[in-house]
Amino acid sequence: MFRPTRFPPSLRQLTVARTSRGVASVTPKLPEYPHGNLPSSQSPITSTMHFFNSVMDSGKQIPTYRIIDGAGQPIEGAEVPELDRDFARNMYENMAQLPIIDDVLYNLQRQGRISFYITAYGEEAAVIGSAAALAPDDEVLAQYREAGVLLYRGFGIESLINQCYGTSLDSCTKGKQMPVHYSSKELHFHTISSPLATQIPQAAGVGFALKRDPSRRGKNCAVTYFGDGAASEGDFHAGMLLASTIPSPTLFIARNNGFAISTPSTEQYYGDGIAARGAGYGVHTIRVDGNDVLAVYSAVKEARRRCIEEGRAVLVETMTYRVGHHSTSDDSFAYRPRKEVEERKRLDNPLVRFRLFLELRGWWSKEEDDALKARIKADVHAAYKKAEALPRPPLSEMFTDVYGGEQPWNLRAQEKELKGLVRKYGRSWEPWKAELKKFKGEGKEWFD
Ligand SMILES: Cc1ncc(C[n+]2csc(CCOP(=O)(O)OP(=O)(O)O)c2C)c(N)n1
Repeated sequence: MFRPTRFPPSLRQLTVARTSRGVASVTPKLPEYPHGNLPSSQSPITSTMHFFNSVMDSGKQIPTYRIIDGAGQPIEGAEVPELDRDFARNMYENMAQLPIIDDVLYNLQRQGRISFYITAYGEEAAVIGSAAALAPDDEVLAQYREAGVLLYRGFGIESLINQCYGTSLDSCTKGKQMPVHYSSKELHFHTISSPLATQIPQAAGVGFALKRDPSRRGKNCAVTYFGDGAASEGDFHAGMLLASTIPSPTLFIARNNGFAISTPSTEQYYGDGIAARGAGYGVHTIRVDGNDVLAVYSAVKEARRRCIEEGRAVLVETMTYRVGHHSTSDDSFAYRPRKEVEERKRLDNPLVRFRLFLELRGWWSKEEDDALKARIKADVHAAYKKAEALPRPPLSEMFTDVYGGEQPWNLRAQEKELKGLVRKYGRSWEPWKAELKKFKGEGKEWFD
């Protein structure tokens, strides 16, 4: 039979006072909560039946932090971060290069020169504003739309294009990965993986490793980027729970761009977006206007400070809009009206907002804008032409560097089998003869 249990008054209702002679006496104190609280938590006992489905007291949605409006003007009460001219210009230049690179690579895929591509149209502020707020050696575990973080760290357009083409100069993935699955050990950018959300619990692990490393504790954090769709994966919750219960300096940056391919974010959740989940894990959380680069920069800078100083996770939800198709394998006009996209592009362009801010300060001009765009275009064209003239990495490297340490047995077996087939057909069967010519060294090392 169920018997209601009467718990003793909370210990917090009693305070132990010490006299000057050190004699302890117990003085009753007014209970903090009239009915006390459960022994296992700080939850006050209440006689009012109250259901809730919002983390805000008001029942409203979590607010969105913004600094500048569509005309580049600070909104009332906003604190503009202290930025010097060069830093602000560098941020803008990094943002401005993204759509130019995207235009060219998207078209190269359309012409069949690369197999796949993903653009970041509309998310320039979310990506660059956050990149600018990090230390260059914070460990980044991204999704796939964050090439701007790598570029901000100095990866270079050539490296980016070499990865997309899988050339012999693709030092990050040696032609083994699909385009846009970048990686850079030197720039602390972990390899992108296609399965969604795997990077999120990995980031919590990396954050924990940083905390255990005396040379990096209190200095670096792990940063993971993910979309609203990825946040619907179990891995999102695993990562958040891990970083919250085994505290680690892990910064979770959600890019809520309105879509997971064709699924609108409104179908990804019924609650108040991704930010509402942060509080459930006891994680400091902020929602920010992802098209306002200054707001993203300020929010991520503060989020990073908290991460490092408290050694705990922080969640930032950037609200933005995926202007482009999901990838080159998608036609988004099959599931959203072209007009909606055109309107979003026109009404809330993160690049225009920041450019207007810079122009108002006399830090940027139309002439500089034209010159920058022309220079980037020329750089991208030169880089892809160079990449097209390069061979693939040597055939013998196809099985190396997949894992660290010793090559596992299954890869050794696959390598042996392919080697045998190449030796058997590589010099006699026309399709393979032609294919071998594309590799650096033409696979000769396997015939010796
Ligand atoms: C585990 C898994 N399920 C499904 C996919 C297919 N897929 C690739 S991207 C994507 C949408 C992701 O959307 P979101 O996380 O919102 O990021 P966005 O593309 O909008 O930046 C899906 C479903 C996948 N790669 N991995």
